[in-house]
Amino acid sequence: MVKMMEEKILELIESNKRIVIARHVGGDPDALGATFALKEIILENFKNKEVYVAGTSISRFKFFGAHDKVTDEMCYDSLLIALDIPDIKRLDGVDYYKFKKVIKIDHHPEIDKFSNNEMIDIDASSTCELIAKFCYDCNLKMPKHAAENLFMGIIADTNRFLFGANKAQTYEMVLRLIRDEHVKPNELYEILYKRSISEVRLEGFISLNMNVTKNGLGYVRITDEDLKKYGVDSASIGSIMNNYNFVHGLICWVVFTEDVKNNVIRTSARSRGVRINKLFEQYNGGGHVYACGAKLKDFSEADEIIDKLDELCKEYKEDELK
Ligand SMILES: [Mn+2]
Repeated sequence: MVKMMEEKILELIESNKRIVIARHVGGDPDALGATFALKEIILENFKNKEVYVAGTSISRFKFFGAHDKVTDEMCYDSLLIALDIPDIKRLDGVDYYKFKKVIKIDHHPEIDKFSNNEMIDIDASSTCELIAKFCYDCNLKMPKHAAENLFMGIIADTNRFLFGANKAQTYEMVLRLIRDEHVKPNELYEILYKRSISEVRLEGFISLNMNVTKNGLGYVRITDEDLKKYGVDSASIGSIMNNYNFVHGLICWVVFTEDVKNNVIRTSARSRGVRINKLFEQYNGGGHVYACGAKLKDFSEADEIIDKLDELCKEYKEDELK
């Protein structure tokens, strides 16, 4: 059974010749997997479509696909499909306001309303899961490479089923991708999980230097000097963060990294119960309820966040005891 919103999305794809797909800045495997898979699915199933993927390319994730150059002129008469993004300002590579029609498919808690054509499911593991479901529900053909992209997005956003993977539906989609589309997990894990010894060493630095408060907040500051010492850049932190999820005594953990090139403090936080997204929205950041990021002006803002997160952890612990 095709749900109403899926039918509406299908209609919009059918009735627009030119389609631009975009996702959030700092594309991760879910955002990239979803955008390129959807492009491949549309090209495979619909005749005479022009489909472009907007956004900055990310060198370590070339496997997912090659980004297109999207000019303003290309947008005016096009359908925008925004994936894996709750807020308009973080769209990468396109100006939302230039488009004729907009669709959004996402699993983040809603921040901005993009249009009346939104498929948001915050219980879905990933946007890739939603794209896979859309494809199967609508009986569309699934190209092999699209299946691989979708598989990687689901695996990455759940961190191999450690988070947000309590629903049978997630496993059903993965099962279909492996059984029907012949996706080979072990081949794809190489792309997602192979990392440099520098990054492993940086993880060691974070573990050794994490301060843990009595309320269960872990925090680390990483300076430009530290990054240089380990030969890594400030973008390496994201994948390391998830490795602290099953540590006794840690409820929430946050890493502040100096980014000299952009003159900001990159901030990445995770939580095992405390809701942290509202706090990060106050600092021009955001994300999921339990996984957030922001770019701060300086380390003094970091100190503010540490105090506020520690207070949230304290309240959370007190509530748990009640
Ligand atoms: Mn996602």
